[in-house]
Amino acid sequence: MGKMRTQSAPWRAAAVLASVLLVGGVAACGNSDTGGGGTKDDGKITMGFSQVGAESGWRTANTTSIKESAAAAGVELKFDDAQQKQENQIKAIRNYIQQKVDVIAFSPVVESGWDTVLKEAKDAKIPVILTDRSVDSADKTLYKTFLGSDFVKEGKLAGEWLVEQKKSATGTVNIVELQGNTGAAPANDRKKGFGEAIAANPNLKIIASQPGDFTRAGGKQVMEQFLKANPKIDVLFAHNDDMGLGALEAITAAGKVPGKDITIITVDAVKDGMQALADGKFNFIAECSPLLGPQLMDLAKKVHAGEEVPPRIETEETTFTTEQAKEALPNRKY
Ligand code: GYE
Repeated sequence: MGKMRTQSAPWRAAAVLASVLLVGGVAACGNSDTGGGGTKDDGKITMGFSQVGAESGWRTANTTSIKESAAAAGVELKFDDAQQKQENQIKAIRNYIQQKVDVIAFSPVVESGWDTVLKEAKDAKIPVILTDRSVDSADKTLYKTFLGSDFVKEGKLAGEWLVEQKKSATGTVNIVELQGNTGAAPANDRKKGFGEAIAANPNLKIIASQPGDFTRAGGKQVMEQFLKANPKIDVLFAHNDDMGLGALEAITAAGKVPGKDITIITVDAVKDGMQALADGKFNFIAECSPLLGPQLMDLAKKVHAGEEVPPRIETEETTFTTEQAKEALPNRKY
């Protein structure tokens, strides 16, 4: 950090000089918005942000964090909600390129298929920051950095807790899994981490695994199918709180007691999830923080100033049991 700050001094000086020249130039030739980075006379930087959607409590908290932090950091934010569709995100990014924003940031709904549009941004010399979710592009020069959680670790922590809980189980433990939207990094990675962790005990078996798209409605609907098809379900692993909350309705409607008849593990730790955990309806949550806004704005300013930033910045996270949720809930921000 300290090192990066010292290195930044000449860049700042250069930026100040450049903006002085720009102001002079604009004054001389009238009011022309020449773009080329889009920095205006007031020195404000413009960020084009393409959000996944509004599918979950996590996402809502993430959007609020980004909007509030942009305002606090003096970043002019152009925001687009892609409604969980990659084509909408690509369209939004192309618009931002045309508008010559200073920085593009986005949370890719799926991992694959971004190379072309990222190359377009690179050719237009607009730096891109990935936030929350990553892409699987082989060319790492297509973006400056990726800020977000380690989803494999979250799945692993969830699985390790289950292994410990079931260490003295003699028979098979039947697990059902509600995945996030198909192809999304957190769906792929949480599945992977959880699977690897539970491999430690061959009694732990995933008997069904389907996408519930990270939504309550999806979680409810898929859990209904799971319950119909499988008379004995011991554990539910849901890739986020919202799908777990939707599943609660299906479980109760099927005459089972969530948290007792079926052990429920989720990821995120948003308020409603934490409440369900405190109430004993959920049994364990691996936290995933949506409060990425302040770090994102900081990174945007740095990449805009031409400073070096680390290629990967990981969010700090913890896990919660029922007791820990009861303690943490009163101070929970989201
Ligand atoms: O866990 C889920 C949301 O990408 C980490 O997306 C995010 C996930 C989060 O819909 O609730």
